[in-house]
Amino acid sequence: MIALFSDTHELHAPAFEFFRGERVPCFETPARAAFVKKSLQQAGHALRQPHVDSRAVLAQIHSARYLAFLENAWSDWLALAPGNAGLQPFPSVWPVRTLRSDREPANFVARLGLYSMDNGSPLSAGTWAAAKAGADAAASAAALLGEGARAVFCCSRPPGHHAGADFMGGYCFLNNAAVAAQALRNSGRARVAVLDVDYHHGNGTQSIFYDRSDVLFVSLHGDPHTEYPFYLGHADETGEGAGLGFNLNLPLAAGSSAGAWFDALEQGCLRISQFGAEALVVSLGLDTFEDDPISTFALKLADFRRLGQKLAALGLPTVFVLEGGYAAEALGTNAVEVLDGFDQGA
Ligand code: Q9C
Ligand code: ZN
Repeated sequence: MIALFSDTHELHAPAFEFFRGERVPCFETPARAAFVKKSLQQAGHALRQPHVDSRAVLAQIHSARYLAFLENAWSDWLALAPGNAGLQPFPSVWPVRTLRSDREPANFVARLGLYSMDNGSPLSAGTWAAAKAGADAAASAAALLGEGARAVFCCSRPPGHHAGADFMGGYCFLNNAAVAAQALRNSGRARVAVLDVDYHHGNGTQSIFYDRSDVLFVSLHGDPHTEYPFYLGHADETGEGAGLGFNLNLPLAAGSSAGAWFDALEQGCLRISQFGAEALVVSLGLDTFEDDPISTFALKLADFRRLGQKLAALGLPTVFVLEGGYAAEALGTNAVEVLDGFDQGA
């Protein structure tokens, strides 16, 4: 399978995040992509650079003011106070209910709150460049499907599925899966399905396509009653307006077995087949792994091969986009199992 990889991901390298109120080393690290790259090479997958500029598609997915904020965030942070180069910006105030989000404050940290859903997504100097390279990979993958590729894997970070039209969160800045889906729509595929198998609900992707019937969103994830992102991902979220019936959430209780997970996958795949998708985007989070440090599902190495085989059985041109997965060393072998399972089943 073709894998898209750019070294630019390394430029997003925050030093720490907040976890249970404490400063801890980041879970979402450059080492993650390095391990995946190494496993891809060992397994003989061809690595290529992204070759398509995603800017036009990004403008269809994200708001202009959010994109401008993100692109200028680091220089605005540096301009805020001397010494900021060695510090990481975090939001401290958010426009929750009754507060206004239509007016953009001048203060950088206030704008950071406006454009963030959590305090768990540190920015660093190269965040925009790294995130943009990931979006470019997503747009490039769609272009490669147009040239006849059966499947393409985007080995990119930071991840994207928590990022909405105008906000970042959950280590995500630009929604790569949404970029891939929109680029596939732009190239003439009438119906595109996004299947999100990350442990966490893909709230950003859901919200971006919630009122649309041309992009079906299906997600398997830890029940938001107890799991991040908490405020979206329930089974009763089925879409709105023209999009009613084109959103399927399959939340599973924390600690669910691999058997329960594959039962939900079967349901999700049935819905995708019934939808008549002409292409598939997989938000490939591997934090469903039994040893993931921040998640509670129990998938083992062999389950990832089975996942790849199940996805191949849908018989669709497929873009895989890397999302979460924080057992960094195992991430590489787990990802390659999915891709090899897919190639074997295809
Ligand atoms: N800093 C993805 O898997 N909560 N994101 C972790 C708080 C956020 C995970 C602890 C988890 C986000 C793409
Ligand atoms: Zn996740």
